[in-house]
Amino acid sequence: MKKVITYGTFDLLHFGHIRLLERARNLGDYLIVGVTADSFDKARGKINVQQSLIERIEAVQATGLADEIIVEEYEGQKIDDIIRYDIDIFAIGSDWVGKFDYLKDYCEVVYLERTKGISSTDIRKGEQPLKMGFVGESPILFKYVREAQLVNGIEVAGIYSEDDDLVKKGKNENLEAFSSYEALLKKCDGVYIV
Ligand code: C2G
Repeated sequence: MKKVITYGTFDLLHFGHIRLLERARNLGDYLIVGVTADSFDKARGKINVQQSLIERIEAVQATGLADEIIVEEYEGQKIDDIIRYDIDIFAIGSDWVGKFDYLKDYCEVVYLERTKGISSTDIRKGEQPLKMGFVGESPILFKYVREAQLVNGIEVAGIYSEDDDLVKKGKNENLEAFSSYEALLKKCDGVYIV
């Protein structure tokens, strides 16, 4: 039986992780996944992990791709695991090319092409405030702006109005008044049209 091992944080599990696990599994008959302990991630400078170890383990488990899940707790554990579990192949994403060549003394090392266009970092960034723009010709516009300013997670990008008095009022209230609707769109994620 060919045994494969891979490691990762698997924070906010996404398509890139799943593709990695699928391909790692297809390299052999039995896949062990090492999920990093919080303390291990902190020690290697990964301090913005959002999910707890248990949540990350449960997410990996839910993929149904891991035959066994272990926890990676210390530097140097990979060698110990490879020996302990009698591993044939160590697989990891191509962002690590060369970094794990030292494991070649213990088993085969395979770097799998990293999936482009997705990362936990991007997903975390998605949690930044939603930038809202406000458009309209009625003074009621400012009621919505004031409400939005009180909502957690929303940032008011500015207003667009064809009414000069509203533009003036907006500027008086320190709001950015965009000169065109298109200019406003470029600076926000969503628009409220009164
Ligand atoms: N991955 C991928 N494609 C992405 C994102 C990640 O193929 N778009 C792969 C990574 O290359 C890694 C695995 O998914 O093999 C897990 O990624 P992370 O959770 O970011 O874990 P990482 O920090 O790479 O930890 O001991 C831990 C290991 O060194 C790897």
